[in-house]
Amino acid sequence: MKGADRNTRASTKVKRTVQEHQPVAKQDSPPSQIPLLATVIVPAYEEEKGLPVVLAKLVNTLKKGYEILVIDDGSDDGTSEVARRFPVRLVRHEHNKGKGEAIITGWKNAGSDRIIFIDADDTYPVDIIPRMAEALGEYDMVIGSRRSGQENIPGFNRLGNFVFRTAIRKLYGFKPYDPLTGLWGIRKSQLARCLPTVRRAPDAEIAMKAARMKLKMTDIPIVYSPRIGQTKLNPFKGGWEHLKLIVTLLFWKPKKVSS
Ligand SMILES: Nc1nc2c(ncn2[C@@H]2O[C@H](COP(=O)(O)OP(=O)(O)OP(=O)(O)O)[C@@H](O)[C@H]2O)c(=O)[nH]1
Ligand SMILES: [Mg+2]
Repeated sequence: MKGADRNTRASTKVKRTVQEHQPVAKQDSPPSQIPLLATVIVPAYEEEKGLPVVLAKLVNTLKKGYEILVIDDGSDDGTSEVARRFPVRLVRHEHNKGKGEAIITGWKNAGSDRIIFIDADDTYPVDIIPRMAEALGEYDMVIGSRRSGQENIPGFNRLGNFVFRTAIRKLYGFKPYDPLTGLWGIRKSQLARCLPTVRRAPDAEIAMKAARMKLKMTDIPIVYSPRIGQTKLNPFKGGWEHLKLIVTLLFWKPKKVSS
């Protein structure tokens, strides 16, 4: 099945999500006259503190031509209320489904073939997003690698990141530095071939599958900042999920692209 056909079919099957359409970005002319440069997807679970900071930065940095999509993953706090205050599109899961499902919902709803994911806790810089969008003209995938700011990652997680990053780069031939980053971009048609299946390690799962698919990738170094708001990450469950994926995906084969 062709990627585009599959996307169209998938987008008609969006279940148990609530969509709220709002103006996409501050615009002087109707959206139809502005070519869409990229869709920026912000998966958010109980991020009422970090999300307004991230959205303010996104709206101020990405003036025209960007679609900003917030996926509220069944939060019980004010995450959706925060998103409604900004000129973004909001899609809500009725219940918490995990970041993997939030990525899939974002992929189904993205209007552009160039999509960029960024976490909602203000740990990642937004100013490189235009560079990432441009890079997706030439590359299938672009990785925002955490080269600095490692001190803002808790010690135990930093150790886990080192072990899993090294394993993924060595075993999968993943060329960019950071397969575990929460700031990365991919072509929508390629993401269709490597969608995540897990709750806790979807970014790494996609990175490993993308390496197996031999996608053309580029790497942009970024500085990682301290998290705003409470962490929900369980490092033991997360670590276990990464470990299982690193072993099992060695046997994963990408689907052939039909011509
Ligand atoms: N943890 C978690 N995050 C989710 C979920 N659904 C969406 N997300 C979002 O996915 C992004 C990554 O989650 P984080 O909790 O920041 O995970 P992390 O960056 O690995 O760890 P910390 O920042 O140290 O907590 C954030 O923007 C979350 O709001 C979910 O069910 N659980
Ligand atoms: Mg985070």
